[in-house]
Amino acid sequence: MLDWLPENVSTYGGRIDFFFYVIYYITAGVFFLVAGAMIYFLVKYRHREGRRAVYSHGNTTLEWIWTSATTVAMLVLALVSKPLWGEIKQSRPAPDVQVRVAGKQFNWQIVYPGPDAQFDTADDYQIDNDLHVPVDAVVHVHLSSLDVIHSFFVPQLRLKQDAVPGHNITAWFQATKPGVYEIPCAELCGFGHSGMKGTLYVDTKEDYDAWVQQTWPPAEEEAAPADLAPAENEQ
Ligand SMILES: [Cu+2]
Repeated sequence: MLDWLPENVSTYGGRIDFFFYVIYYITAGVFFLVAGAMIYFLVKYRHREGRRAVYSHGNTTLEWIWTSATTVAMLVLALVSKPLWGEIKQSRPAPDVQVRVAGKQFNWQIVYPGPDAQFDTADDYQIDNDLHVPVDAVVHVHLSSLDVIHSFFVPQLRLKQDAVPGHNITAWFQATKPGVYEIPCAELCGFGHSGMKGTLYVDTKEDYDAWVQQTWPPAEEEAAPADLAPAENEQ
């Protein structure tokens, strides 16, 4: 019944899907219960000659049951999912790769720290919409926005995080399978929103190293500080 979920290629995606299944089946069960009761009552209490409406104050026992069952279900879901939420949103494993991603109408501006692994140095490499990462690496994505609120979304990673002007928010993921995945913007951000889309390339270690060799500026003896750096080429 859940074949329409995109493939999961994230280390924590399986546990997110587990909670998705649990909530999905609870709501599906409640839906059929409520819809079934409605249809049953429609038939049972349909118009009959001579039958008059009866006033009912309700059923206190039933109200207690569905109120407390809902409360317990909410509390259990909140408590049981808390560790996973904390692992994804509050703490994060040490990074193997770091990248800055800024939303701007209507592209993802991506900055790699370059060979010196430091941001704001002359060897930073900037490009729109092309995000390359090695498979199995812990990637920290430092998210920001240059204009309005955007949302960085990679369905196959089960990762969605708003990019908010004035905030630097670090999201992380660890992709388990090489491939090419879309990065749609998931927050309505203006007239070009529907076309705002980047591409995530999860490369094998060899492919990633080859891409770095080809694309990044060569390593320098000593990286120049940012204020002495030549103007970056906008790509
Ligand atoms: Cu956007």
